[in-house]
Amino acid sequence: MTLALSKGRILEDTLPMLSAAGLTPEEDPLSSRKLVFATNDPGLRLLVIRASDVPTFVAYGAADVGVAGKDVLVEHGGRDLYEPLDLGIARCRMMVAGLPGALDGPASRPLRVATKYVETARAHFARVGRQVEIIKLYGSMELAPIVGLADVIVDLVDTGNTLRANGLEAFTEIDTISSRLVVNKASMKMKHAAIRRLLDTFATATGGGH
Ligand code: PRT
Ligand code: MG
Repeated sequence: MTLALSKGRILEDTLPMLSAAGLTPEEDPLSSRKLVFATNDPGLRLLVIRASDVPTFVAYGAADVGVAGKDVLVEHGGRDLYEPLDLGIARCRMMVAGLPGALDGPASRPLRVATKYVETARAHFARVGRQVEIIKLYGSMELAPIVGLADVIVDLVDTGNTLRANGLEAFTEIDTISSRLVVNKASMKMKHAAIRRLLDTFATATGGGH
């Protein structure tokens, strides 16, 4: 059984859930540079990869199970994945933000939206019937309104400190985000018992206890 996690908050919140069930990696993935970790359970290993790559590894069966944010799953499209459990970790909100008043936008052209979350942004502005031009970025979205690259951004907000530090305000909440367990569809059939056990481990740690 291979479990895909990502460095950062998902790993930090997931490792305690595993260790509560007596599952520990051979060395600490938070400090090690290794990408694959054996655990004290010979039937379980961990992969540590980029957050946005987790759905891809699981969809192709390179990992049987993974933990990914709903933001990442929406962008991936969720094809070929089961999503049996909301772990309730790494919570935040997907928001539209910008300099004060920026959501009104210029009348002369569509609103310019800078984001890493192109599908999420496209779906949101289609839903509210607003014509937009989407500019794909890979990070530091907060900079875009400041330097005039875009009118607004679509990004994750947790404490709001990053927006505040850059003089931006949040306008609209698009979605609430948390991390989900995802399972490869073939693995769910072929390795049902082992996946069931891992699901129960997480459900217990989450307080779902099912
Ligand atoms: O590895 P890579 O950089 O590609 O991925 P990543 O940056 O998405 O990874 P990581 O570990 O930072 O985030 C993993 C997952 O955590 C995300 O997919 C979300 O589901 C979830 N998460 C929860 C967050 C946040 N909270 C969050 N605040 N991901 C990112 N942020 C960023 C946000 O983009 C913004 O830059 O933190 C900043 C805002 O935080 P506040 O507290 O200042 O509002
Ligand atoms: Mg990051």
